[in-house]
Amino acid sequence: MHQLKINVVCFSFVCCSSPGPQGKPGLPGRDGLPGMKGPQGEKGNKGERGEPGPQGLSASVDLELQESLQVLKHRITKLEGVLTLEGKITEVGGKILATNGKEVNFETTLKACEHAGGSIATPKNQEENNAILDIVKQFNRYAYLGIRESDVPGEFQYLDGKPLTYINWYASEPNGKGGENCVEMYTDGGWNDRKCDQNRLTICEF
Ligand code: MAN
Ligand code: CA
Repeated sequence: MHQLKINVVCFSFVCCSSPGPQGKPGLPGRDGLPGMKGPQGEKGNKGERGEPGPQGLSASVDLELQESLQVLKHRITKLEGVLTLEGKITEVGGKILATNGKEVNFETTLKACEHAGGSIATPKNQEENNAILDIVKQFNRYAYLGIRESDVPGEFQYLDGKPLTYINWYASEPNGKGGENCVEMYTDGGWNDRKCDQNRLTICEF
């Protein structure tokens, strides 16, 4: 803080200032109020990776983590309950089956299921075949399955090339012998080898 110098003359208790000789310019005034906040600057560069944190407990003995897992499982179970109740999904064994109600060719079915984070429905036992059949019947539409003809005409395999471990061919099927490379499910659950360019109900498994 700067002190302002003033010439002062005092007459018995009465003080007044008198004009003195031209003084030097005063000292600079006080700073003004702070200005308004400026706009947000650009995002800085990513910092370097920090040191690794302290060693945690193994998941199997971390009680807090176990508690979080329990809460998550409970919520997922509830969500599955709602979706099942509303007929949006069917659970069979560990699988969840779902359809978007659309009819497209085999390639498009594969893409749609993959895009949704799943794969085309592939019945591996009678229970799964029946669960897929329920959807087929509900929509009254045939559906392609995750089964394709192998390099050997008349022999079929899963999309990963592994041999079939469960079959449910309709009477006299497969009969395409190299000319029908995909497999569709009929509305009675039986399978027919069929060309891959038909529009069939999209059913995915997750
Ligand atoms: C009939 C049967 C099937 C065959 C189709 C092709 O339904 O012979 O096996 O796949 O025709 O259109
Ligand atoms: Ca056929």
